[in-house]
Amino acid sequence: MPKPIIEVDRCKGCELCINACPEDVLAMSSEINAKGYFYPSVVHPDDCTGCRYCLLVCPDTAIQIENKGKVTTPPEALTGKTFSYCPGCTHGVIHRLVAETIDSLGIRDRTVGIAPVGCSVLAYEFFNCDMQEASHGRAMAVATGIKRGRPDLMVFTYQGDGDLASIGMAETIHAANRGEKITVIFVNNAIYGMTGGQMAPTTMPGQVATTCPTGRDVNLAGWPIRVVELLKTLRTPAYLARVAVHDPKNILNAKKAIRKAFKYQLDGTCFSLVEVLSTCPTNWGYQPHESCEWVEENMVPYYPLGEVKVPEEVPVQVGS
Ligand SMILES: Cc1ncc(C[n+]2csc(CCOP(=O)(O)OP(=O)(O)O)c2C)c(N)n1
Repeated sequence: MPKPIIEVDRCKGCELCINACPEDVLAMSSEINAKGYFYPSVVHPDDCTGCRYCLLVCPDTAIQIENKGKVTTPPEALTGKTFSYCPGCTHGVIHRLVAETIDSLGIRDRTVGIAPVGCSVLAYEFFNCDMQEASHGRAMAVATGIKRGRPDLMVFTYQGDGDLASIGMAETIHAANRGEKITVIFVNNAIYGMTGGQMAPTTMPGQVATTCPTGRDVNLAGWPIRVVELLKTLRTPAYLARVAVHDPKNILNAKKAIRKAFKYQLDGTCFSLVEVLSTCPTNWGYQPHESCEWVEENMVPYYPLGEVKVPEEVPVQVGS
């Protein structure tokens, strides 16, 4: 029988696994772990079907699945250090998807990630490949230099919406327009997370942020920018997609898109970008599961999911 194995001391008590389990296998324990968080325990092991939803949604890689004597393992492209993100923040899910992609393509020894300023500023601690810091908004310029100097390397950037669509917007448009052969993972959590929740170019109409305490007024701040649609107007970018990570089905789709974006770079196709709708429970002021619902109810209708542009010459098979 399959069953989840909880690595208790990695858990931050976000409860997303409990919400995701269709069989109520997990429940919150009344104990706290070494970090002071309540954590889930397996209360109905016989009901586990091995669907892995708990593993998929866990933002802290704190869950593995045991099945027929085998236990899943975290990706080798993650160092195993505990993420520094807030409880329930889906940066951790996106990290895992990127790391699984690197593992599955067998490119860890020639991959360079660029993490600029934002909550993921410490990503070099978490990705087990070469990592380079960039100043705020400049990840694609740094990626351009690395990729042009070493075209044999797989170069990806990992950028927030403040970074990519605000201070770095010019870098973004020009790197895409030049058709740099890099892969961009664009984490859109509709807010500046690291600096305490200021309005981003992607903040939703009416959404409260510290710099718009009565909600974003589109008459003053304009409408949120749809980055992949904007980039689609350029001739050069090869692959543009938007995905989300607020539930297991979307996480699986996100993994396919991220893999394709890396694969296109591997195949020599130019510029690929995946926008990932993500959560920021702390700055949004919601519980982690409420944040996931908020993505579905508020972000997805405005930021439609799917592939916005695919290379014409390359056969497109999601997940191949
Ligand atoms: C040149 C410069 N301007 C401003 C800042 C302050 N700053 C640090 S992170 C950040 C925004 C980060 O938001 P985002 O890119 O959306 O990433 P998140 O933290 O939400 O993951 C800002 C404005 C900075 N570090 N450098």
